[in-house]
Amino acid sequence: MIDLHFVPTPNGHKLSIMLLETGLPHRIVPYNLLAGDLRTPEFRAISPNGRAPAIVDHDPIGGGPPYPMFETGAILIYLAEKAGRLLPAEPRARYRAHQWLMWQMSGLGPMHGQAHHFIRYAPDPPAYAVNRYLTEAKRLLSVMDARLAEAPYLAGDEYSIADIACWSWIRAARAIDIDIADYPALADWFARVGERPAVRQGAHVPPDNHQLQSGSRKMPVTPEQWAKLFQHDMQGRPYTEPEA
Ligand SMILES: N[C@@H](CCC(=O)N[C@@H](CS)C(=O)NCC(=O)O)C(=O)O
Repeated sequence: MIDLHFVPTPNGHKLSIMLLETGLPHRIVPYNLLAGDLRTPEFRAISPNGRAPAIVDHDPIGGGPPYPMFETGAILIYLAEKAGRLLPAEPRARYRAHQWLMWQMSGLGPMHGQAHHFIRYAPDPPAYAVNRYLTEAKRLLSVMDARLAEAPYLAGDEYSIADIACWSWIRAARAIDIDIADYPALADWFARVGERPAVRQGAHVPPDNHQLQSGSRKMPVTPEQWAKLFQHDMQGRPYTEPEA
């Protein structure tokens, strides 16, 4: 049994989709980012970086006690190896899957994440920051579009964990006013992958449980929720939890 410590965000949905694709037995442990749920010592013991999602595998590869894991790229590789699925066997395709997975983890996710932050959360976003991250977000989509114009999936002919890692970030692009129709090969891939039963189901796990799932451009976050989420107030002053 695998516990998925879950938030309904693009990173969270990578793993809800992956677990459904592989059929590995799992249960969802939901967290509310806006309530500061990630700040507990129990969660830090699973995810030392304090970010979600994370997993605990109670029947880990290699046996032994329950195995906690953080970082979705590492978790996707682990789950693919455990299930023997979604990482191509052919070496060139396999290492292409690794390359596009690392590209998602170091480029697509962080850069789109910063674009979402400045466009949707920042109270008075500096034009410089918005332009920098939006320009980079769009450049990354052009790179992905060029790849998908030459192959049906990122690793080649086979759907893989690289596609799973990218799909939920592409789904979120509309919230920062990016129209993926501007990237035709990417838009075609997005629709094809989105039709997979595990993707349809996994992208809606669990039912809406807090406002971060809102599709609105500007996020309706209260000052208290803001402080709990970012650990500083809207003026950048450090936040400390009030005494109980
Ligand atoms: N590189 C990490 C990123 C995880 C991450 O940033 N998760 C966000 C939610 S999508 C989070 O935990 N945010 C809470 C916070 O920033 O405190 C991964 O892929 O696992």
